[in-house]
Amino acid sequence: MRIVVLAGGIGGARFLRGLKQAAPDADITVIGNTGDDIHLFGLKVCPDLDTVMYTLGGGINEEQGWGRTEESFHVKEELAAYGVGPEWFGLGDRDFATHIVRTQMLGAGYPLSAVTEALCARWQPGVRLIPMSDDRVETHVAIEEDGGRKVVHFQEYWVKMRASVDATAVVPVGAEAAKPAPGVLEAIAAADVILFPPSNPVVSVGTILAVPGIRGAIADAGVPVVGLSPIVGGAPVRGMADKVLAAVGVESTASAVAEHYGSGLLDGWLVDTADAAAVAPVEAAGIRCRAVPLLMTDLDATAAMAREALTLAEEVRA
Ligand code: FO1
Repeated sequence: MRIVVLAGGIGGARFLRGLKQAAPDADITVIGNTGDDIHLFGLKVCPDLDTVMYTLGGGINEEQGWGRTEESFHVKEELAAYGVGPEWFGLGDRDFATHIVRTQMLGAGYPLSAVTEALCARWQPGVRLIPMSDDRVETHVAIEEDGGRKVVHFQEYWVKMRASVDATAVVPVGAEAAKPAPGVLEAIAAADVILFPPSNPVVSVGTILAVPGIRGAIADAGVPVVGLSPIVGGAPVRGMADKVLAAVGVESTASAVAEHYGSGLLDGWLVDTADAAAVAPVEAAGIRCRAVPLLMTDLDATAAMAREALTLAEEVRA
């Protein structure tokens, strides 16, 4: 079975670990969000690609969900001693090596997709990880500050500001001119099932869908498209997704997120058992819906979620 998954960072990566356990023989292609990418200290950092790669490759800091295990921060401390920041973004020494290799390869002319493949040769994530695009796309967030409008990089909003102020707009800068990376449309066209993990619907899955051609290819693939709600009981399971959902006028409920994707894209939607009341409105919107446990408390619970998604895919296919 060929499965295509649109993934952001922590939520997507953890779901993929469960999917690999649930479907060990599946051929999994992950289309990774690169809207979170940021240039720091002259280096290109791809947080979501790295989170997937490290999580599936066994190098992730399990408590944080991002960055490397057994990490140290000597380079960051030395930079700070020179007064060079930003101090709010935690790049560790081991992680730095990844960004140095990536930046060096990009500088030599390799596209990000080829660089990602080269990095994955070390980590052996057991999936094919492709960035959504080789072109630069950068998510910016508009906020109101001191009575005026200010636009900040997504990482500044998320990590430095902890989404503490309301976002008025979320813009994937460059997306409209970006092309899907080589292999993206081919993987979608060859898929037997397409999954949206419980990743952020705006800044993760939404950014991938903003690359011209990807949304249409998924809608036209003619195979089941099934998503898992990142909202449980009216709140994001992790992160501050409610802030960016509000910016695009979507309520933080499991049913509102399903309707935001819409029946033109989604065939099936899983909500948590706490949101069983969402099943009827989602089905009324033309999307098959089931309520199952959706908390990725451990690998077995996550694998069970992935199995439910694949079962729902078979149901909608029938
Ligand atoms: N998240 C944080 O909350 N604080 C950090 O200092 C931080 C550093 C960081 C470095 C590398 C990396 O790959 C990810 C990092 N993240 C950090 C996670 C990241 O900012 C976001 O959670 C994702 O971009 C959202 O998917």
